[in-house]
Amino acid sequence: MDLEHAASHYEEYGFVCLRNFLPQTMLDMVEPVVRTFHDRWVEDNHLFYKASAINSSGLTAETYLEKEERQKLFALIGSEEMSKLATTLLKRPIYMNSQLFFNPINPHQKNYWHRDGQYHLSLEEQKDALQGPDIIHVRIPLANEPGMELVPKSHKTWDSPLALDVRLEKNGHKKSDPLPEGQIVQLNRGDVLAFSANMLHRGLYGQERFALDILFCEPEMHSFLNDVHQPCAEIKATLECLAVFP
Ligand SMILES: O=C(O)CCC(=O)C(=O)O
Repeated sequence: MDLEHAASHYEEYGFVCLRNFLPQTMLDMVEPVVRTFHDRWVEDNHLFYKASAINSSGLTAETYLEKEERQKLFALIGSEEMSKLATTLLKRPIYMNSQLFFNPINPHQKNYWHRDGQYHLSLEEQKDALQGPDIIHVRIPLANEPGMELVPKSHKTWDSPLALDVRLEKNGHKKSDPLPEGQIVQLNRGDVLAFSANMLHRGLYGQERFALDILFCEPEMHSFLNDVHQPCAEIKATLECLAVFP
């Protein structure tokens, strides 16, 4: 799919998957850095990791990585490929933060349907958010993985009664229950999946799941930005594109 079609697919369905979008050489550059981050993060968070963790965040902050290591992550975020994708999907995308998704230690741990906003917004605010500024996840699997399950068009439309019961665990439902409208997007290394944080989604655990997730927001969400995740001037000077940085 070319980027023009990607934009219209994203607008209509709330997500778009681009197969073989990133060169393996670029992934080879960032993977060792991401694995180093993960090892250091696990060491620091081993109780949480053992209990239930499925993700970490803040890879581009100084907490666990040195400048030379972070520079490689920014080389991906500030690459021509990523800038083109982000500026195709959002008018003025701003790099916000990064996350890493992995498998829970407990192989029986269930995943969960959600909209990102539900943890800090009321139901009315969540409805309003469907008309408001967007936040995009750009999922970059570093290994082949089961991928994500998404409810197409839910970035602009409210939940079915069943979906609402499921994600809120009401009326006897569990947030891991199947939703008939869910669409699975399996992902391989090299693919990229962009999806709206507003939409109903859940991660699928299994295989060697190890996926970077780069978040871009629109300028209206600037209050959510934190300088600690942004590149310093010295790193910026090395990047291909600066379009996605504030
Ligand atoms: O992959 C997952 O486990 C969940 C992903 C997710 O919810 C997100 O990126 O917002």
